[in-house]
Amino acid sequence: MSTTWHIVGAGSLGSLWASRLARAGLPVRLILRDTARHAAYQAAGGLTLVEHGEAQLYPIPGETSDSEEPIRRLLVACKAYDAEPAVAQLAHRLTADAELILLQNGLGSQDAVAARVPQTRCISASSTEGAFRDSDWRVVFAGHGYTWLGDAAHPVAPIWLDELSAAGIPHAWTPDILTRLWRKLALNCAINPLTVLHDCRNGGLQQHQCEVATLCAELAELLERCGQPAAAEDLQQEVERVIQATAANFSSMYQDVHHQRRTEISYLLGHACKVAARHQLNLPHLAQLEQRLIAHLRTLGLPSD
Ligand code: NAD
Ligand code: KPL
Repeated sequence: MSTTWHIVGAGSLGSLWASRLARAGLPVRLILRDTARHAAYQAAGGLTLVEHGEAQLYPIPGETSDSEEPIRRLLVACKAYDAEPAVAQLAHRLTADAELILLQNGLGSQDAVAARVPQTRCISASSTEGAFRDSDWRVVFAGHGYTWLGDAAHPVAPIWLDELSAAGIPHAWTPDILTRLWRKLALNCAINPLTVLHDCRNGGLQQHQCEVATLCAELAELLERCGQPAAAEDLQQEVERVIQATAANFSSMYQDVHHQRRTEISYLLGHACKVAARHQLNLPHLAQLEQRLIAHLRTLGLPSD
């Protein structure tokens, strides 16, 4: 009998994973925020995945954190700022051999989760897949991509990677997950805040090449200083490539701000600036970018953490 995939965070990425795992015949249970959300989910009859324009309903069972069933495998698909509180609510249900898979972008939330459940194996993921919700309990698979998984503490791959293959989730196990997470964080720091401050699509940054280049130089210095030289390699070239390849897109931070949602700033630019301060590294443009972004978010009445 397969281990159940408990999934906390039935948002864009969580629903994308849940529906593909369920479609492959694997046991999945969604953990909803509270009884009201659980009732709303029951009324919808399941999750709908829209792929290549086709919608398919998956009647995946739901529950709240109060359910008593033990959890052996937990996919944490909340935003970075919700990950640790969500895991804390479920800690009493984790079995001694439980494993957590953390889908959060950026850095900082993974350590917060690991500190909350120190006996539990925590596997981090970095994904280039793209999904968004066009209504409650309905997710659109918007961008095919790849997910890297790894555990900096234990390099041995878990057996359930086969289930990801069966579910058609493109993935690879890497011993260098921290390098992947830092590299993505650096890309996000060089692109996302500027798209918010210049109110533009990613391609609009082609008009701000100097600003992007200066940030890349500081980010590369930071990556070198914190023991991630591989993540610093050719950073500016990759940032320019991503800007070009995604020119027509709005960055995830731009979309969060546009929809008046809290951003993950503390786990992206905020994390970079915090680590720089810890290393007594003076990165004036990065620090100024953080201050400009915080001021902008406050002007809009959005949380700045
Ligand atoms: P989302 O906001 O769509 O979904 C998060 C869900 O978690 C929400 O439904 C929220 O209600 C739920 N949640 C929060 N706390 C909870 C709790 N205690 N119990 C139950 N549910 C709870 O977010 P998302 O876009 O799926 O992003 C999740 C993470 O994945 C983020 O860190 C994001 O940066 C990363 N990511 C997203 C994408 C994407 O395309 N959406 C791609 C790559 C990485
Ligand atoms: O990941 C991204 C995002 O928008 O969050 C890209 C496309 C790389 C821009 O930083």
